[in-house]
Amino acid sequence: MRIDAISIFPDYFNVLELSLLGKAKQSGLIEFQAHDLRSWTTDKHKTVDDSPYGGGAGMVMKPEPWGLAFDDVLTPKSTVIFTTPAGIPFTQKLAQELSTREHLVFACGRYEGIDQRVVENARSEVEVLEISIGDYVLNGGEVAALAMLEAITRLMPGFMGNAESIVEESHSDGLLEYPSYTKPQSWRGLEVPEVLLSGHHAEIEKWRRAQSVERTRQNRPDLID
Ligand code: 6GU
Repeated sequence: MRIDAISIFPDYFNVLELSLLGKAKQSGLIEFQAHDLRSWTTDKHKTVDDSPYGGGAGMVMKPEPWGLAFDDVLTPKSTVIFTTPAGIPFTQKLAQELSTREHLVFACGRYEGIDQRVVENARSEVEVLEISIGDYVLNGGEVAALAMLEAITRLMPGFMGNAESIVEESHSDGLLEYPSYTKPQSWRGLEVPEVLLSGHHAEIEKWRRAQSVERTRQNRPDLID
């Protein structure tokens, strides 16, 4: 998979050199490049924003640099993801779907957003999604893009060592994951649940399922229906 990110703070993506993602990059499974939006400005001051038509607070990102950036970065096989708190919710299902794409382009907005014609124009050329990572507001889309990138790339075939841990984890079956324990059996007066020491696999599965349901009911009642 090829991934590009366009941002006025491309250094945010330097963290991708660390961790498993860095290894996927080195192995050639993922080819990643961050780009500075300002390199597509044409004025002396490298201006990327202006005041909003219709008035209101804050600044809007100008369309021209985005247009030129997309002219250079997009191909007919690209999927563009605009990071915005006004987007559709990012979910495990969407991560799964996006993990099959050939080319993802994260367009990271700042300020009060990007001129909406940039989205319209990109949509006339390629697949375009406006995506939010949750019901809160970040200063810019870079951290959101990093979160999505991590959720998407770890689902790619050959990325993780253990395929089972992907099937069993939270959200893959619509429920939150059950609690986990390891050695020692007794720690600060707290014991590992007896059933997990029993060796009765059917009982363990039953217990874990019940824990998943109870956790989901407590923490995410909205997921149960
Ligand atoms: Cl994708 N961007 C920004 N700026 N804020 C957000 C978000 C994205 N998702 C939730 N809040």
